[in-house]
Amino acid sequence: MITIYGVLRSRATRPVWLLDELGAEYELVPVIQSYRLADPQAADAALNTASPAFLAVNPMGQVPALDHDGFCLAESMAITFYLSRALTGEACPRDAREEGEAVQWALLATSAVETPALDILYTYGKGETATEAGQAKLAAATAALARPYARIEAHLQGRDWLMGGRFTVADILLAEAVRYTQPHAPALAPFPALSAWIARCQARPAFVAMMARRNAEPA
Ligand SMILES: N[C@@H](CCC(=O)N[C@@H](CS)C(=O)NCC(=O)O)C(=O)O
Repeated sequence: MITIYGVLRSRATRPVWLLDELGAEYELVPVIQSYRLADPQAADAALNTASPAFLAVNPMGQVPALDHDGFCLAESMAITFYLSRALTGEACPRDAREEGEAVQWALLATSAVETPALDILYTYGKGETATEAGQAKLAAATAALARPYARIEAHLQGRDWLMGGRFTVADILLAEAVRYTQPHAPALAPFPALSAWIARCQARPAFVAMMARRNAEPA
């Protein structure tokens, strides 16, 4: 039995998108970020990242977390990779070289894209875009993304997907980091191949259905 702990308003989208692409059976146990609750310790509080029951699954107290027949794993990238090894399907790496390529794109996503991308997301989310500080954050994040985005843009010339001539786990892990930059058009505008690729990723039925579930969750 595959259990994913988390909500879709979190990095749980990464393993959930893969599971949905693969048509795998799983349970999504809603665990909300504790900072979103007025009092995480209240008797009627939802299961959250500070709940002792959840800390037994992930002592780091963050979502997503995985329990696969008693095997527990944290970190969204590790969970998604593990699932792409444990399960089979078109989106899974087929050999060691594809695994290496997928790890490469995932590490680029987490090391070079995710932090500035989240700066953009949070600047918009906090309504700071009209302030001087907000504009400075957006400019710095856009500048930081220019190098990895240029690298991806060059790679996507003549390619629909990152590797293997098909949609794979690599596309999921990079696309979910790039998504955070979409509120800020100037970050993506200089990169037409990257923009077309993210649109292709987000047109997939599994992504569309997952985002509909996500948007139905409490904000
Ligand atoms: N590197 C971790 C980051 C996990 C993370 O920051 N999760 C957030 C939600 S997306 C969380 O659980 N925040 C609540 C908290 O830190 O208490 C991963 O990729 O899984």
